[in-house]
Amino acid sequence: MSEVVDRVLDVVAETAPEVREGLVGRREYETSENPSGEQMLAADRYADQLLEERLLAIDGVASYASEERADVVHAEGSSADAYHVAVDPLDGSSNLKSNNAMGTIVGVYDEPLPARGEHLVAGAYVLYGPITTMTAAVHEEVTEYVIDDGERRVDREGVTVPDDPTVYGFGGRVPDWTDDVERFVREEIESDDSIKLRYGGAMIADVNQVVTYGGVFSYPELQSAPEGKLRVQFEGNPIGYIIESAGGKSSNGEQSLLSVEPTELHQRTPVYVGTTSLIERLEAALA
Ligand code: AFP
Repeated sequence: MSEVVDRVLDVVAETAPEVREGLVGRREYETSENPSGEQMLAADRYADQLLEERLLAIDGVASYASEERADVVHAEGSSADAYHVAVDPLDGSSNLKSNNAMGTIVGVYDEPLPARGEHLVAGAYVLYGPITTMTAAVHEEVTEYVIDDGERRVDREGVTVPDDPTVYGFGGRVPDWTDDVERFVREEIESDDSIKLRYGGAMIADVNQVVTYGGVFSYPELQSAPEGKLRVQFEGNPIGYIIESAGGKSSNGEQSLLSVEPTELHQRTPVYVGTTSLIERLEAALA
């Protein structure tokens, strides 16, 4: 079935130039909200429609779930061993107005959704940065591709999260952080002059900083939102799979994100990912 995974990644790569070109003229918010109660941009819906149509057309893909849709969409007739894809079509779409980085996240599961991250067979993100890249983990091997005219071209194989942390980014408002999170950031991170703040408002752009330079990205538990903001199926699991495949560590504050038992499709979770030693210290601080 690895040919199905390859085809999913090829389709996402082929669609990336159209998503990127489609951003122009789609910066306005629609009246509808997504299932997480967030305003949708025309660009969100455009990317979602392109990816749903093309991913469900792949023989071997049984269903499509999206951060922008309340329910899973099932392909007509599919075999029992088919895969189930979960997509955040345009992660960081609020960055479109300010022309900052955004991306697409995809997880390929071997179980119907919602499913634990342990059921991922692949995770990938496309980063619409100065250049368009894809970072993909397949069977725990992480590869970075440059997407050139819809083709994936290997740029870096055996990608690993650096052991020495140099960047950090925590989402949410500082006054809304819990005491444990604030204490960790102040005492364990800001006191270390080798670690610099890098937070841009699009998870995959901030995660790509951590994959490149080492450190931690988090959208933590908040006093106002103990489950944080990010979604297990569409953000936490695929990114956790990529980070762990690259030798880093993911956590919800207590356990690997991939072990979180989801009870509903749009369930949220606190997210802490990055250099293993730093995430271990963070888990100890939150215990
Ligand atoms: P949008 O897709 O609505 O811009 O949200 C992006 C996101 O889900 C994730 O990519 C960011 O890390 C996080 O939200 C940013 O949230 P804040 O705007 O609260 O910092």
